[in-house]
Amino acid sequence: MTTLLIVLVIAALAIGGYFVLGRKPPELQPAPEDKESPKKKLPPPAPPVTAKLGAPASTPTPPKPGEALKSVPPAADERAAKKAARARAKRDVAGMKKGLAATRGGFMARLSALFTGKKEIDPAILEEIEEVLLTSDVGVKTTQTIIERLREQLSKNELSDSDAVWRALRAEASRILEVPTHAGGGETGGLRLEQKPTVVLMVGVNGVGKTTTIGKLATKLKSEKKGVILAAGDTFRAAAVQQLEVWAERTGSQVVKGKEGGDPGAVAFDATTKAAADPTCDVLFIDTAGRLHTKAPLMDEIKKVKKSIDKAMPGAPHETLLVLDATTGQNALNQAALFKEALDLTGIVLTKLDGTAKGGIVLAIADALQIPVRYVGLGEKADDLREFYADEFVEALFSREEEATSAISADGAQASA
Ligand SMILES: Nc1nc2c(ncn2[C@@H]2O[C@H](COP(=O)(O)OP(=O)(O)OP(=O)(O)O)[C@@H](O)[C@H]2O)c(=O)[nH]1
Ligand SMILES: [Mg+2]
Repeated sequence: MTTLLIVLVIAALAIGGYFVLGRKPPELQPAPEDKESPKKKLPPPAPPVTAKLGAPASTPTPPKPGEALKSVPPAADERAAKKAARARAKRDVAGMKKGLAATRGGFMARLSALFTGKKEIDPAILEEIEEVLLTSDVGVKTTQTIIERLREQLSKNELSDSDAVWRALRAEASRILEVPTHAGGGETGGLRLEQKPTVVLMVGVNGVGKTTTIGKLATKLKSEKKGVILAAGDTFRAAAVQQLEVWAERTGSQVVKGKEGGDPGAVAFDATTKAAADPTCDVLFIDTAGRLHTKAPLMDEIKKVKKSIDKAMPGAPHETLLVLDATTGQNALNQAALFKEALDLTGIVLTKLDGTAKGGIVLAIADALQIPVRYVGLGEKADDLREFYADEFVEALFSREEEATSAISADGAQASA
């Protein structure tokens, strides 16, 4: 019995010793779920978005129940899309800048030189700006509007330094060039292809670039696999028909032509009827002979051409584009006024901007006529026609080299963010 008691005491001591010495206290034991803890799998918390933009980092307050999270980092694909859009925009501006090299080196360089080395703004600078605008084809009325608006801002002490004046000029250019494409608004650039087929009538004085512009547009549309028909509405010169045929051959488009010296209205009617009956046709371009805006019989003739098109397809033409040569300056403005009176113009194609150091005519046209510029021609090659977007154009015109560099680095920082 005594032996049994001794054995039991030893056993009790041994078990107690195990618990006291062999086992760690509960607070030192790893929690069984710790190894698989979801907390450990999460990466360290991302810094607040504002920190990347230079704002002081702060501890985000947790949202109250029912309150949406304030800053959700954009998804990777959204960031990639934004980066691609930025790259596209930059490429376009670079191309536009190249095409506008003459105007940037002339009109804009003269304007920029007025501010060089000036910190304080003297009201006399307005006269100097006025002179540059007037001699760069901006036109009297538009120049006056711009100068008046600058004077007003100056009197309110809103233009404290040369950078502020430059920004104000740039804002004025944007305001003037934002002419909506159609009632109810819409972007300015490109053709509106809302109808199938869309009928486009091209008008303008001699040699402005009507036929070449049709060729350039056909090239672009064909590359987008669109069906294109070209109508040779200039029946007066055999060479004009041949020129259109060359573009048709190059682009793989069909041509509709009439008899030499025949009625251009009849050609327009036939071409529209053919296009309307052809399910493969997306766009019909109707070329016309160059005509002097001051010759009433010629302007009557183009009105008849338009009526013939409408007879063949009610509502057509859907686009009536006036082609103007930028190198003719204020004369282009006079042409536009008379063509606008005769026809319901839907847009302007301003060609040969590569060939002028002035370039202010684009502001005069948009301001005085309230007709949107839809394309600009920056050279003779097929891809030298560019859709016109006011913001891109203004950026290409006004960006100074140092600004362009800083914009790129700022973008680059954002893009990698
Ligand atoms: N530099 C430059 N030349 C251009 C541009 N657009 C057209 N041209 C040139 O301008 C000239 C006249 O172009 P056309 O297309 O024949 O002009 P058009 O209005 O059809 O002429 P008509 O049919 O005679 O009234 C050609 O030599 C074209 O290459 C442009 O944007 N820049
Ligand atoms: Mg022609």
